Amino acid sequence: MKTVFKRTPTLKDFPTHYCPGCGHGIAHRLIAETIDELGIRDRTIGIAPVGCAVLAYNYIDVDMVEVAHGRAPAVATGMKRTNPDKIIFSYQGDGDLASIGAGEILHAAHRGERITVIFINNAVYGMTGGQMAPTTVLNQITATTPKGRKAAEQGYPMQISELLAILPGTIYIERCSLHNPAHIQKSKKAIKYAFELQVNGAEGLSLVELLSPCPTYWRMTPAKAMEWIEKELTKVFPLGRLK
Ligand SMILES: Cc1ncc(C[n+]2csc(CCOP(=O)(O)OP(=O)(O)O)c2C)c(N)n1
Ligand code: SF4
Ligand SMILES: [Mg+2]
Repeated sequence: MKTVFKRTPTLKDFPTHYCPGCGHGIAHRLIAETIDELGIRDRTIGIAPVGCAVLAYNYIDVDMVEVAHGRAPAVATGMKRTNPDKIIFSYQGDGDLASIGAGEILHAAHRGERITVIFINNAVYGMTGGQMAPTTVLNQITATTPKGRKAAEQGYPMQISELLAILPGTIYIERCSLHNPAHIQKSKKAIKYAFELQVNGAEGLSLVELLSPCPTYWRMTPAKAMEWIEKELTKVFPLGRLK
């Protein structure tokens, strides 16, 4: 029998800890495929977040370092500056990147660090029990907004990619989504392009935001979560290249 689909070598054969329908596993696969296609496995170093993807190094078979919540851009800065030949990527959730580490990412982007950031926007703090994130949309029910997020009380959802795109230190910012196969393919292209920029020595920070389902804390089936991304989340976070 002919094999038509198989695990890419940089993705480890390891049982998943993610909930059914979670987007993190899809994102991991796209990153692993990219690393294999670019032939950079022996010189890539990843930075794992402190969110549901805290164990990303159990799946992506490159050297990875675990850093404190939100601090990935600072650690990535040191790693890239001391090892300019290495390909450095951080993998960060929306709580990690847009809340606790908001200052870190803004300043790394402003400095034009030559790193690649994969930003997983699932509109909640998944790991800690589904609390509101900066990216939680208006009226979305979370553990800390049981009546839905209200602008007057919790402020508006934060479009961090748009903010980063205006900084001169960023060279490529794109928002993609993991809600169906066509969009997963687009996400793959964007991730690959971001890594390629770094491989080619481009001067600045590249970031790919991925709208990613969290069926558990959206209180939806995996199928409904995919629909909700398309119908609701993309209204607040329009897809496409920002820079
Ligand atoms: C400095 C710091 N603050 C808070 C926490 C607790 N904490 C761990 S994961 C997390 C939320 C993660 O949410 P997100 O980054 O969106 O990742 P997700 O689980 O949704 O993928 C929080 C608040 C922590 N570990 N360190
Ligand atoms: S809580 Fe959400 S983000 Fe975390 S593993 Fe489950 S579905 Fe994924
Ligand atoms: Mg999150």
